[in-house]
Amino acid sequence: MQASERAVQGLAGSRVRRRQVRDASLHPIIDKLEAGERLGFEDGVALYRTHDLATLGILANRVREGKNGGVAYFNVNRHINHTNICVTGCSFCAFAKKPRQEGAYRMTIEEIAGKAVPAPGERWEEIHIVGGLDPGFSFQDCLEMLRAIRAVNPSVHLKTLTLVEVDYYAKRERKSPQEILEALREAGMGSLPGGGAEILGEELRRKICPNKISGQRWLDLARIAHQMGIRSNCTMLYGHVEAIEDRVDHVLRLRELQDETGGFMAFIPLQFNKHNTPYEHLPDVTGEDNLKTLAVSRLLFDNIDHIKVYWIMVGLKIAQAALWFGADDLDGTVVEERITHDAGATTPVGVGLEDLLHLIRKAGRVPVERDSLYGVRQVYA
Ligand code: V47
Repeated sequence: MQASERAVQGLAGSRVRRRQVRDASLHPIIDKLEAGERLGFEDGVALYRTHDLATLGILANRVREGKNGGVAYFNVNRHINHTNICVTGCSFCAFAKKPRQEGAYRMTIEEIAGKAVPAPGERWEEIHIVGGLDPGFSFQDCLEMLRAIRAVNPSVHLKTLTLVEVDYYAKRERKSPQEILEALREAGMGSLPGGGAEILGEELRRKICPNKISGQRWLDLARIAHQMGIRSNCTMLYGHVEAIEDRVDHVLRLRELQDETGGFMAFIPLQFNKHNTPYEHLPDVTGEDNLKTLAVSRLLFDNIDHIKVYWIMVGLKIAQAALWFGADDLDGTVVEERITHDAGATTPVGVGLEDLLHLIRKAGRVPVERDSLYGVRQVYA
């Protein structure tokens, strides 16, 4: 065996030194992991309850390196939020505005296309487009928006519209989700982002987003997309009024669907930002919770290849640490972001390629630029 092979095996297959595990309640979980057994609901809850963050990191990192080695994926992307007008009224969302509310905006197709043209020396592999459920932005507008972007930037991958928007347009157009997704695909959609999942449990959903599609509907739409060969991501909004049990239940529901379809590329925990929402009184989400949530997700999701840390929400410093707590993917250059910043995020709205490379290298990982479907574009050795 080559030394390099031994090193990789050692990282992925080594046994945890039991004397260094501070929390004895983790021993049965470590036994399961070492036996290659799948973790269950109670295991997920116990992992969240532990304060032995060091052991949690070691366990998650072992799985992470077993799946993805020592690389950190990233993509050169840009976000566009074409409208913030939304009729849903989710309590956690500071981005959404009612049609005549101050601060409401809807971009014209020309404005959107203008944002899709990179400045000289700039390039994007992917444009991530999501907006509100806006009665003034029709499905035809959506299709025109994609075609207009394609016309000015033919090679860019369009990761566009959440399943919530797909459902909205299916109902408005009296069409099946399949018809909506097919039309989007024909207009240039390449994959679906993971937004709108929030917390899938219906009871919690009734509290935070009573007018949004149900958790079951979100899963059913993801299944439909995957059956059509459309890949997607999945997310979880955490750090508001949910309990740890809601988070574990959420992940297990997604894992069950992934067993069936294999269509999810990445899981992205989204840290709740509370400003300009009714939850301003809640404590801030801590760095410990960010790292724990990523690590527990990595350990529960034995069937999803990638765990993505979205630095826009957790900050660049936690994002670096996250690359040792289960995350193997860092999103991204972003350029312009509104959803989190309207909720008071103090992170930048975008980061340059060189800065991203520096952050990844300083964290001790090898930066790998990927395309939207995790094809390798460039390894920055
Ligand atoms: O669905 C809304 C969340 C999501 C707040 O698929 C909030 O690669 C924090 O889905 N604080 C949209 N979060 C963003 C999203 C996403 C982001 C990055 C990558 C990908 C991907 C998807 O943002 C919404 C909602 O869950 N959100 N309000 C808030 N106050």
